[in-house]
Amino acid sequence: MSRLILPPVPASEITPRSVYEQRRQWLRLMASGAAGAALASWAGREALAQTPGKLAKLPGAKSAVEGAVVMEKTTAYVDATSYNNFYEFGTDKSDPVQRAHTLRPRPWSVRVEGEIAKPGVYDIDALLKLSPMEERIYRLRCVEGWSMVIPWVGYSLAELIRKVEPNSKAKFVEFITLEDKSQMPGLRSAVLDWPYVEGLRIDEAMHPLTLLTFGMYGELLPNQNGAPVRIVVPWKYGFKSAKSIVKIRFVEKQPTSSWTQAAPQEYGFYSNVNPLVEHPRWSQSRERRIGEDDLFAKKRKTLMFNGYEAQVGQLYAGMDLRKNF
Ligand SMILES: Nc1nc2c(c(=O)[nH]1)N[C@H]1C(S)=C(S)[C@@H](COP(=O)(O)O)O[C@H]1N2
Ligand SMILES: [Mo]
Repeated sequence: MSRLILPPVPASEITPRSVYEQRRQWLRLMASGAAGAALASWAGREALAQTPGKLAKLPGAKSAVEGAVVMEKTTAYVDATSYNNFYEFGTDKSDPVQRAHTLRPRPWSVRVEGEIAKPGVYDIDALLKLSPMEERIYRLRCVEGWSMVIPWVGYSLAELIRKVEPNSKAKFVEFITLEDKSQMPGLRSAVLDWPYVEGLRIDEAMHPLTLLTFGMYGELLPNQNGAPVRIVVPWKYGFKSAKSIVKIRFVEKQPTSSWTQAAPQEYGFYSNVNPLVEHPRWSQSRERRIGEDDLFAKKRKTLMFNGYEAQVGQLYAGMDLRKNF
């Protein structure tokens, strides 16, 4: 049975110019009568989307962490694996599913270094076994105005952090992701400074909801979702959740994230989901749930800290969240 796939979201909801221009191209195509071909390639997204069962199983036990399971309908696997942001494979939502097959998630290792007593290099399969896997059903809210609900599999990043013993200078944690042109065709574009880098304050990184993530929907992560290991920080805009991590560095100074570097007035270091702080080019008060709300549906309200205020609000006590956006 074929499902109706939505055309790209309106240009006004899209972050970078390149994407906006692709939308305009798409509209021009529609107008020029080449719409058939354009629609066929958009529909190709679905044909390429992986169905569960192709990747190795990775079950996770029920999590005892407060807020770990939102009681909302989970996004269909086909949507969560074919509507992605992973600029290393292109800026279109359908690029990662079509192009990320060139990523090689094994062998893989993650270097852990910086202000810690026990630096080291972890083979991905050793990292997988460091702590028991848990399933966490989190909302993911993209800064572009859409959201999903995804059952991730992993363990709290805090488990790894405790093992490497940060010293008193470890104020921030930086995540450095893979930069390899032979695996990532999108690196030829200068849309961001590569590698994609993100960071958290140490207390944010230690928060039990911050998930070192190896799987989703009970299986290993598909490449387009950040295989073989990524971070998921559910109360922050999606871009804080770096994919395909190769290095975790403990540092004293606040690191510069790739998106902050690209547009500091638009993407702050904190990037907590906050319906009260508008993006300079659009409101953040509402969102569209991918796969459920079509283009004509009334968008749903975005929640403070993406709905995780009870769990994380105290991390920001006394901070002006309009300045520290
Ligand atoms: N390395 C890397 N990580 C990344 C990105 C990226 O382009 N490169 N995009 C981010 C953005 S903007 C979002 S919304 C989420 C999307 O994750 P998903 O495709 O698994 O839903 O990944 C984030 N992590
Ligand atoms: Mo995003």
